Amino acid sequence: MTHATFAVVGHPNKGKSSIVSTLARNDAIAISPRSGTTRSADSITVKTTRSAYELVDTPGFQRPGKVLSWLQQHARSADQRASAVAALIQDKECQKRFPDEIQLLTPLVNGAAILYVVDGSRPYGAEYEAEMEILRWTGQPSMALINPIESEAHVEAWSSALAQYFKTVRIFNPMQADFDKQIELLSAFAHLKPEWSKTLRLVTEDLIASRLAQKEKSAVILARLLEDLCLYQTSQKVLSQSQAEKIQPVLAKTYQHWMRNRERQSIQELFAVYDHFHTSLSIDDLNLPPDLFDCEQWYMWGLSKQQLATVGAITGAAAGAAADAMVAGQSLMLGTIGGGLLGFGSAWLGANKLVDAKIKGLPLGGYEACYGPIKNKNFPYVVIGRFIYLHQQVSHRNHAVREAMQVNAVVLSEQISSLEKSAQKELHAACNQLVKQKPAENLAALLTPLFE
Ligand SMILES: Nc1nc2c(ncn2[C@@H]2O[C@H](COP(=O)(O)OP(=O)(O)OP(=O)(O)O)[C@@H](O)[C@H]2O)c(=O)[nH]1
Ligand SMILES: [Mg+2]
Repeated sequence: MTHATFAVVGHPNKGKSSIVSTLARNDAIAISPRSGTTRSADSITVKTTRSAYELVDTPGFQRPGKVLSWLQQHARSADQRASAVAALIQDKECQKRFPDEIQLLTPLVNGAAILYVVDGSRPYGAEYEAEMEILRWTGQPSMALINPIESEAHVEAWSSALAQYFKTVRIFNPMQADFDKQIELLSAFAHLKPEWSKTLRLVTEDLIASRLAQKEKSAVILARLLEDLCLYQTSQKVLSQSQAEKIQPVLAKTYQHWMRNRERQSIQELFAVYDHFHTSLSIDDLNLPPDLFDCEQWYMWGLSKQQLATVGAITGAAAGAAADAMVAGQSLMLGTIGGGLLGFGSAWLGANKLVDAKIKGLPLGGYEACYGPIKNKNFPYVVIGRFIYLHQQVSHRNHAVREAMQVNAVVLSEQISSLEKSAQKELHAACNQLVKQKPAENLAALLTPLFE
């Protein structure tokens, strides 16, 4: 085997596929509570910028005792054991009797290293010894991984048993292991076979670099989203003023629809950056409770009233006015978008409003009804707050996790106050520019530190 290859083997239903899924960052691999989900040895290539390695997902042992007896009858001494395993996978009768063992042993006979997976929440039992013995007979480099599926109750007993068969024994939880733990495990793989250590070192270096790149890409996605949402407006030309007034609520709907879709699109892009492509992460399952236009949630997603006032002072606007605008904006928004739509021409339009809405007379006759852009000072922060929180969830979500993602509120203000004072000021200035529909320079770069 030219590639560094690792076959993930063990008892059925112990998280083998989960480990492959998390390490390969692949959410398409079949994982289920049903024993015997993986039916054949499936090789997955993990490609990085400069390197690659293979993980082979395999079915679990079904008849290890019988297989070991067969092997014992076909090898008289230790030097014949690896050949006995090779003979087993060639044997027509064995292929019929032990299809799962044939699948899982084939990559090992072809040179793959062994990752033996056990469940640390279940007691150790002598019945595993046949499996470990068979694996030892292959003569391949090996490591045992204890997956504490429900608890760590039996980790100690397992460690002491496994240490007799495997030089390296590690605890690895595919659902919870964070990026650093995954990198640590990969680094340990590098010690299994000296010929593979360079390949694997490159893999880990590349993964660390791409982790940084993912944050930068996310900041770019957010910067584009912010610009688009802050600048968006929609309009329609009509003949009379009364037509313009009638069409205003329709424009308001178009406006919200576009804004929500634009946010969803950016979330989809974010998922793709982190290699989450499959159903469990579809946006409809996302359960993103506070709607973008649910203003009651805005102080939670964006800044608090007090902070907005402070920001007003920082960016030069009158402090009191900023806070007032927010309060007015919030109640008005609820009256219009949250509840039934008020007709155009209502008194609130002249006051501090959330979204700009006007009717213009056109020079050559006729009228134009316009809806947007957003006027609320908290709006950019709300967009940032939501996106940063989603990012936190998506970037830490292991690919073996299949439950729908739950998203709750985040405290953006804390994140912002952890930035350097000058970075905070620049970010506030940029948000202030955006709500004035003016370009904010270096927006992605200003946002990047929020993704740490
Ligand atoms: N809570 C929790 N569940 C886990 C963990 N690892 C695996 N599981 C669950 O255990 C079940 C089996 O996981 P799989 O990865 O499909 O196991 P497998 O060893 O590939 O199973 P087979 O292909 O059937 O041999 C799934 O329902 C997983 O969600 C873990 O670390 N924590
Ligand atoms: Mg499986």
